[in-house]
This record gives sequence, structure tokens and C-alpha cells, in this order.
Amino acid sequence: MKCGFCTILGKPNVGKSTLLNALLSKKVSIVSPKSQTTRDDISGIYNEKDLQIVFVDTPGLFEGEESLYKNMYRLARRSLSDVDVVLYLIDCSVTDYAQDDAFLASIKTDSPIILILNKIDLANVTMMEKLKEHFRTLYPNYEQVEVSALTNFGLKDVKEAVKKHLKEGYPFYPEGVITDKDHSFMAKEVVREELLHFLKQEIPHECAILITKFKEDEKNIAIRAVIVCEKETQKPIIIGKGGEMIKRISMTARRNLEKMWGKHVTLYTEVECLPGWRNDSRKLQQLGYGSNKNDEGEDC
Ligand SMILES: Nc1nc2c(ncn2[C@@H]2O[C@H](COP(=O)(O)OP(=O)(O)OP(=O)(O)O)[C@@H](O)[C@H]2O)c(=O)[nH]1
Ligand SMILES: [Mg+2]
Repeated sequence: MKCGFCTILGKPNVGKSTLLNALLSKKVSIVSPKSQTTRDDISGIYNEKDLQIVFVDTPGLFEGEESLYKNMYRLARRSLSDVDVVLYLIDCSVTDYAQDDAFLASIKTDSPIILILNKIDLANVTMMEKLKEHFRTLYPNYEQVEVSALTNFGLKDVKEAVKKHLKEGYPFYPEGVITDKDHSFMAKEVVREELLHFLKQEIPHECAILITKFKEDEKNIAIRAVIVCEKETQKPIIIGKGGEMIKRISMTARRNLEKMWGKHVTLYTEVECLPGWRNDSRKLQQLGYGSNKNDEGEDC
């Protein structure tokens, strides 16, 4: 069978996680209209007869100052090693290509790069022609695939374009496994997705979720999650008047997890302040954002 790894790269908010979920017809990566949603490399495994593609969703390419963002940037870059195909996503609704030009020029890989022109539902014919011509001139050898991940347009073309570059071999994951992440990771991400949903941009970006309890049996899952924020002043906003906001966040996250897992979920959520966590390597490690792989911190 044909098997291989395919990393999904691009600026924040271009639709990488939406594309991963659409390709798998299953939610494995959280999505939000706010930038810098994805903080980890998340593998989603696509299987069909005689084909396995391990798609790797990555944090949006963004060079922020804090260690958290530096780690995220490094993760995205590192996803380029040992990969068979690179999908570089471009948002067709944007008309300034300078950042994409810079990122594309900085990608060092021997693997084929496919340009995924996403959000075509938001672009008109003139915008599309201009964009396609721009990237065709710069990268005449890169295949371009037009996609709308939100409306499931072009997904088959993406899989076909990737498949052409894969080699024969054994599958990397057994059939039935759809992600490399466990349920506790998903719980943390779904709570974070609701923070992004209900609160203004700065607060969720300064928060992490720590899962301190995860107990699962045949029918029930009990979870305790701590929302870790940067500043004491953020606590009352996250909790809300009479606990209204945290109740809303918890309830929506719990419902989404129940839908995802088909089990009864109990979710207990609390808020704690841990100033400076985004710049403290030990705290980042404790919150799941540290780098425990061999990495000298070099840009690749
Ligand atoms: N109209 C339209 N919106 C899309 C499409 N794909 C994604 N979006 C929206 O774009 C926003 C960002 O999507 P994400 O999938 O979170 O983007 P991302 O690239 O993973 O973002 P980061 O994780 O922050 O790097 C969400 O509001 C999506 O619904 C598309 O094809 N068309
Ligand atoms: Mg994402």
C-alpha cells in the first residue's frame, strides 16, 4: 500500500486545522476564527484501501517573542523533517502575499511542496487569477490545488495530489487509529476552543489548560481542568459575574466532548493564575508546551 507523512504548513488562520478535520471527516484539531489556535503538531491518520496518509497539522507560522510562540514556530518548522509531502496553505481571501513569499522562501526541504489555495469560497475570479499567477511565477514546479476546507471542496484533489508522491510500504498506524493524541489532550483542546470562542483574543492567548484528572469507564468520563492564566485581573473575566462565564465555557466544552465521544462527561473547571508561564521553560513543560525531543533550538 502507499503510505507517508504529509505536513500542513501556513500562516495562522489560513485553515490548516479545518482542512485536517475535513480530510478525515472527523474533528481532531480545534478551529477558531482567532489566530494562533493550534499550539501542537497534531497527526490525523487518513486510511482508504491501499493508502494511508498521516497528515500533520502544525501551529501557524508566526514569530512571536514569548517562548511559547518560539516553541510553536519550532514545532511547525521541525514537522518538515522526515516528511514525504508538504502542503503549504494560502488564504485566497488575502491579497497581500508578502508573508507567504517569505515563509515559502525559507522552507528547506527535499520533499515536494503542494500549494493549497484555501478559502476559494471567499475569493472572486480576479483575485484567484492574480494569486495563481503570482505563485506560478515564483514556483512554477509547485502544484496548486484549489480548496474550500469549510465547504469540503477539493478534498479529493488534495488526497490525489499527495498520493502521487507516496511510496509503497507498511502503514505507520493500525487501521482505526485516527490521531496520535489521546482523549486527555482532546479535552484540554476543547476547553481552550471554548475560551477562544467566548473570550476576547488576548485572554485565551494568555491561557493554558491543565488536565489534572481524567477518569474513563465504559459509559462515563470525569475530567478536572484548570484554566491557567497570566494575570490576576484575568481571573474575574474568565469566571464572569456569579460564575456565568466559566459555567458557559464548561457546559459548551462538556457538550462537545460528549458529542465527540458518545459518553457521559463530567467536567469540573477552575481558574488559577501563573504569571509568566509563557516565558518559563519549566512551566511550559508542565503545561505540555515544552520541547522534550532532541532539539538544540535551531531553526531548520
Ligand atoms: N470561508 C472559509 N473559511 C474557512 C475555510 N477554512 C477555514 N476557514 C475559517 O478560518 C478560520 C481559521 O481556521 P483554522 O482551521 O483554525 O486555521 P488555522 O490555519 O488552523 O489557524 P492556526 O491554528 O491559528 O494557525 C476559522 O474561522 C475557519 O472556519 C474556508 O475554506 N473558507
Ligand atoms: Mg490550527
